[in-house]
Amino acid sequence: MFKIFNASRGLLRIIQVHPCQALTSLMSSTQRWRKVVQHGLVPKFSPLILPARGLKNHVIQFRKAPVEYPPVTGTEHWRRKMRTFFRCFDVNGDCYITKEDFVISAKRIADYMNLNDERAEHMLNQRIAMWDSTSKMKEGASKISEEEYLKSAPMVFNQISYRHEVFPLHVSMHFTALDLDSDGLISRDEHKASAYSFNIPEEESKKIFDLLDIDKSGFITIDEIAHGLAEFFFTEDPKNKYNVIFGPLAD
Ligand SMILES: [Ca+2]
Ligand SMILES: [Ca+2]
Repeated sequence: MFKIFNASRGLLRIIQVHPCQALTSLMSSTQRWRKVVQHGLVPKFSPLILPARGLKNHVIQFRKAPVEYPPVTGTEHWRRKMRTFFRCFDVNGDCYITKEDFVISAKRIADYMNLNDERAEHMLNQRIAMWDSTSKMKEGASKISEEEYLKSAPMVFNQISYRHEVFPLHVSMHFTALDLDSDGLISRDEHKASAYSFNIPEEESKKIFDLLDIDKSGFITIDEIAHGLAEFFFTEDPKNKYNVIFGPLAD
């Protein structure tokens, strides 16, 4: 018999649990955890990655829930999108995504926006947290090659748990990284600065912004960006208009 101590209502209670029951419970939670870890699905947020002001308790309203999209099959067109995405984040162009890429992108954004030291450090911490999350794709990795990324991407994006639980967190992280003043909206300047930091040609930023700003309010909301990202990652139609939200498609 296992004894599980459970503190509740100020009382320490001892619950008698049959060993099999305890083991089953332990195994199922471990398996769930392992499943998540295997596919690199553990987003890591630093204390600085807080929801932007005005977004607290905001539940992302997807126009189409990620789980409603059919599984991606990994067509050549889809692989082009993933290569495009990968190359945005390979800021120094050495064909690997490393922590350095995120550090460089933070510095580029700080320079572009002329951020003070405090904001620059905040940006750096955010980008490092993005690297921590990205590097989970390959546990313990110090770098991820394009080939490795493309190989694991379909598996990751087709995981129900990824679509249901992790993708919204990635949307939130992506949004927070772009919303530089944390007012809960992405302005044109913020988008331009982020595009610059990820090597997306500046002239493309306007087109991408107009595409993502669905209601033409002049700002991108988290729901709007969530839709754009879901369309980008979970569709394989070469004519989908959201194909270019990370710039012109790579070869
Ligand atoms: Ca790189
Ligand atoms: Ca903003």
